[in-house]
Amino acid sequence: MQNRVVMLADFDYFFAQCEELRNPVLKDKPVVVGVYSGRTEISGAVSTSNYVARKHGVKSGMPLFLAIRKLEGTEAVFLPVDHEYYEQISDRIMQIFRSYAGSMEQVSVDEAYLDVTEHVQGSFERAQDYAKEIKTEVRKQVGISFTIGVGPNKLIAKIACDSQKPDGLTIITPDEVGCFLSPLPVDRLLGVGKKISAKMDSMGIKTIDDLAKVDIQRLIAVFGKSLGLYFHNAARGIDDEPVQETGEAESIGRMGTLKEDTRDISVIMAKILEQIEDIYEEFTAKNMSYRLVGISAVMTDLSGKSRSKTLDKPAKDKETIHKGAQELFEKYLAETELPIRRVGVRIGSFVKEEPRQKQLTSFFQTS
Ligand code: DCP
Ligand code: CA
Ligand code: CA
Repeated sequence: MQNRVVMLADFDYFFAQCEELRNPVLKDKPVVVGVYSGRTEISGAVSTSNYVARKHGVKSGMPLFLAIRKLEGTEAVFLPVDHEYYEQISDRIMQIFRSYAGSMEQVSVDEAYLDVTEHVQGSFERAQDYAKEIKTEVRKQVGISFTIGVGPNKLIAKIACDSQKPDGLTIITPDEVGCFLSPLPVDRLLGVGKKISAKMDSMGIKTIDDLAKVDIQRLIAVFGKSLGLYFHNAARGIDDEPVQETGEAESIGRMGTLKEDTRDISVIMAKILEQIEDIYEEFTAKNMSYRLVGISAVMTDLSGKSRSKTLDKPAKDKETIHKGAQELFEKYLAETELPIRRVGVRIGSFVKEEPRQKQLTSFFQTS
């Protein structure tokens, strides 16, 4: 069987790079994108930062006040997260990826696996040029840089990608897998977090090579059957998981600014009802059902939040959108003290309606 050629693309310092894209003068300055909790002007955490800020020791997850302290005396720029904008950029790049891959699996807003086996006829040498071509095309069309890892499966592509950032391109051929993995610490494997790596450490397992040498029965005894087997295979670079086509992340939504900032649910829902009218019209043309209702809110300080709920069963009516959005807003308002400036509502996870007969048989099967 021909080996697979799998890529993982991960956008560089993504939220901060998006901010540089719409305001290029930021490029030479430290840029910190933060989630502001709203209690005080500086309470909150760093979402991400550009590499200029990272040089000063700024890291994702760090409290904002600490980032401010580290960047004292610089021309640092602090910005609130704008998920809507980052998702738009992400969607455009994912769209380009689709045209380059046999199958594409989007794993997050800034990461996707591409199975390019067919496009490069199984050749890792060709994969190198192909990856460069994708990078150039995205840079030209969208203006965003990213890092690519290439390997015979998702596991290796991911670790290859992590090994050289930003704007990296790391290719690990099937022959190189063993030497590549052996010296790496075990926590580079997906699924080895703090707790498991501490456990492994206590068993004398530090590197992936150490892990590969542990008897499979011992791994199963300690970690259970499925995790034990996974570690046994992963340490050898074996991973058969296919790149699972995720399809277009389709949803229908509207967003709008309120006449004035408010926390009044009836004012918010009046705006949402207008948006639902719009959405519903677009939705009925599809002749499908939706399984997800979501809301977005942008607060007075311009920080943004999205919430969604998956319905117990698919729905087609307007009322369910209304009820779901109201419930989500009520819950959300209870969590924050800030007034809301912009609101939005969306539906998604569309499914084709099941024919009546199918519904009946599934009813009999489950009862
Ligand atoms: N993110 C966040 N909080 C974190 C980590 C990440 O909000 N603790 C967000 C901001 C990032 C995005 O997710 O831009 C993608 O996360 P990555 O871990 O891929 O980090 P970056 O893309 O920012 O940087 P890198 O260049 O290291 O991939
Ligand atoms: Ca990422
Ligand atoms: Ca990234």
